[in-house]
Amino acid sequence: MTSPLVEAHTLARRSSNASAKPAPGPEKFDRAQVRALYDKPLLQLVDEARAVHLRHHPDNEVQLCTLLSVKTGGCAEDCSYCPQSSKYETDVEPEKMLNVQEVLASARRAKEMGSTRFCMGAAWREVKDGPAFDKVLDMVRGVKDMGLEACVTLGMLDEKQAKKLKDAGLDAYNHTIDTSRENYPSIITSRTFDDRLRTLGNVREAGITVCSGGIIGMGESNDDRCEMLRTLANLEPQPESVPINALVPVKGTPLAEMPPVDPLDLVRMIAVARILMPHTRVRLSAGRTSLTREAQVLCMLAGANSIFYGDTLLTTANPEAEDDRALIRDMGLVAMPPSVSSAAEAE
Ligand code: SAM
Ligand code: DTB
Ligand code: SF4
Repeated sequence: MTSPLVEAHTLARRSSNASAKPAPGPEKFDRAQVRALYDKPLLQLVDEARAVHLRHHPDNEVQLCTLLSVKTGGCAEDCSYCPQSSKYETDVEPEKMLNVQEVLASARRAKEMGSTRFCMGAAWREVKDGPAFDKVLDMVRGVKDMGLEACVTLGMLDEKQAKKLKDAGLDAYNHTIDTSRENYPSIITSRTFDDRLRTLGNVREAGITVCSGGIIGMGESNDDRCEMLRTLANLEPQPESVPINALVPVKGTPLAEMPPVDPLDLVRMIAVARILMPHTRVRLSAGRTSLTREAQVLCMLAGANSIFYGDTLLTTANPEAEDDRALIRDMGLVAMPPSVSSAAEAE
């Protein structure tokens, strides 16, 4: 059942070191390898992904992560998918930042609901030192004190800011690469693909785990999808979690009229991600409200082991928590416990 690619990967991991940058020297995976995987017959691909999954993860666990937008709208970037960009007329109105108590009340509700990771998002181009960032640091401390894993997504940051987040107890930083290097300028012009990689390097250097993935359904080619996954898989070390988002088309954004993603493409992306990144948590992320239960089961079979849980993502809808609980139960899955560090702090 093991493919040569899977074996090559295992060898590459054994000899890897823990630097923060894309692997120096020859890349772990080349274009043709990843594309060959993506083009496999779907059932064969899912079989291989499932085998990799079972080798590296418990077969019955799903991580439940809850998102909260702590600073909504009015963002200076021009990401064409995003309802929070100030460049587009969408129904999302800029709001002032939530206060720490409001955020911690949400985190408490998320924990009561069964979530183990709380992820706070801000519609910022980049982190700026000052009172707003200090508030985020307090939010991180408060979330950690509850025994939850803490994640933030705040845009670009430098090494010192990453260090401050690490000192506050942050577990993970979410920063997506969204698409391939080649396709990037057709989606975002106000920053570069290398800006994104630089922030991921700063996060890694500070000792925070990396959460980075991308979006499908933005008009990209199959090669763009493969290149996006290849960039993530060639990071050394690989990201600890990889969110795979299906575009949520939002009125007013340039991508509002994109046709819906074929759910089987999502399955394919997840399977390839699982094979290339055996240890990573692959998160079935935005776009689940457009998926049937059956499509979501296929995604889990292909190696997804994490979801966003709670009825809102940042500004758009996510399935109702009650429906997700029923789906998890019907799949015979259980919620993954929080990581050791946050469980220890809870005691
Ligand atoms: N401003 C920060 C940044 O961009 O890094 C953090 C918040 S931003 C909203 C987080 C991520 O949400 C984006 O990088 C993108 O991958 C995802 N996202 C935003 N709008 C989306 C949409 N309409 N559909 C799918 N994913 C989306
Ligand atoms: C990611 O890759 N997906 C999440 C998370 N990172 C922060 C966000 C999805 C947001 C979808 C659009 C919205 O709700 O505004
Ligand atoms: Fe701003 Fe992030 Fe939205 Fe881009 S994705 S416009 S950086 S909030």
